Amino acid sequence: MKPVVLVTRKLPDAVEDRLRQDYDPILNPEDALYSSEEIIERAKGADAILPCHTEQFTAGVIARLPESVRAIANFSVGYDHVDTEAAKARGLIVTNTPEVLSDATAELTMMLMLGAARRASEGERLVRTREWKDWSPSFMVGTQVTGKRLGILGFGRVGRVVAKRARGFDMEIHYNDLQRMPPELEEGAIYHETPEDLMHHCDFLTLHCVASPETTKLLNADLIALLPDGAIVVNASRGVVIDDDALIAALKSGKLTAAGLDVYNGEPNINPEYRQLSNVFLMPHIGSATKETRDAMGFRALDNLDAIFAGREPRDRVA
Ligand code: 8YV
Repeated sequence: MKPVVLVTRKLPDAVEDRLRQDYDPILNPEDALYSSEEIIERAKGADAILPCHTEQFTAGVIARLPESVRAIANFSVGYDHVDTEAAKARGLIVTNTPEVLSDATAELTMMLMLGAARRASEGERLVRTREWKDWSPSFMVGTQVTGKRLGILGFGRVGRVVAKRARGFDMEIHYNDLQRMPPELEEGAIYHETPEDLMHHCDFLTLHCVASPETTKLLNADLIALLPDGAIVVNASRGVVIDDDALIAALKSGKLTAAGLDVYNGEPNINPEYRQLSNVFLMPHIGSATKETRDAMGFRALDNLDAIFAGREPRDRVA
């Protein structure tokens, strides 16, 4: 008998085809967003769950999952939606999908930087609403990206690909992480021991740290105050790493020139003030949203499940 896998959202066709071949999947063709109660109910008889970051596996939910569930194979690199301690305590295996989405997320990060710096939201709105009437030397003047200093807070897989792409814009790369990377991973990037030290060197700041209690509201008013005046902040990691009130205040006061955001606290119900600010370039959490990457994320989650059900250690075990 094939293992039963509850798949919480509609996945790419190629991934669902492979699922049908090797497993007995409970699919969600309507792509409905199920509540925790519905997930618990639908998981009856399932051996594993293949969720997205849209489903919360708190300690309370994990405690109520049917006994049959042995694993949670996430379709995501981030796993802040899963209480890994509770999963471990229950003997649940948890996996994620690292590496395969680094390129797509780094591309989106470059887009956020360029979009924020070159006022993409304002420009697009002008064209679409026919408010674009004229050209003048002072029209829509933005910030040049080329040759500027880029600070990367969190120099993991995604942060390092961002550094590579930014080098194509002759940017000088600075970073902070819990520890200094070896030279082959630094590739000339300049290490700063604390986030505070890093701030002084950021014409642009991009956040690529893992969401955790330690990084919650990491970018707060105190850190923002250390950025050079006129800096630009971008975030394609998780919304919780930013204190929205502090960022919004800095965007309003002119301390920051602009921001580019793909992730938010409480998304999709974001702080409504962002919508009112013309100097923010807003995207709806699409960092990994390319065909290639979404297929690869699904296949990676299935590789993890294959290992688990073959009695092998899955490659991407996080709990
Ligand atoms: C996805 C992400 O949108 O993988 C992550 O952690 O944030 C995004 O790539 C999402 O997680 C899919 O579940």
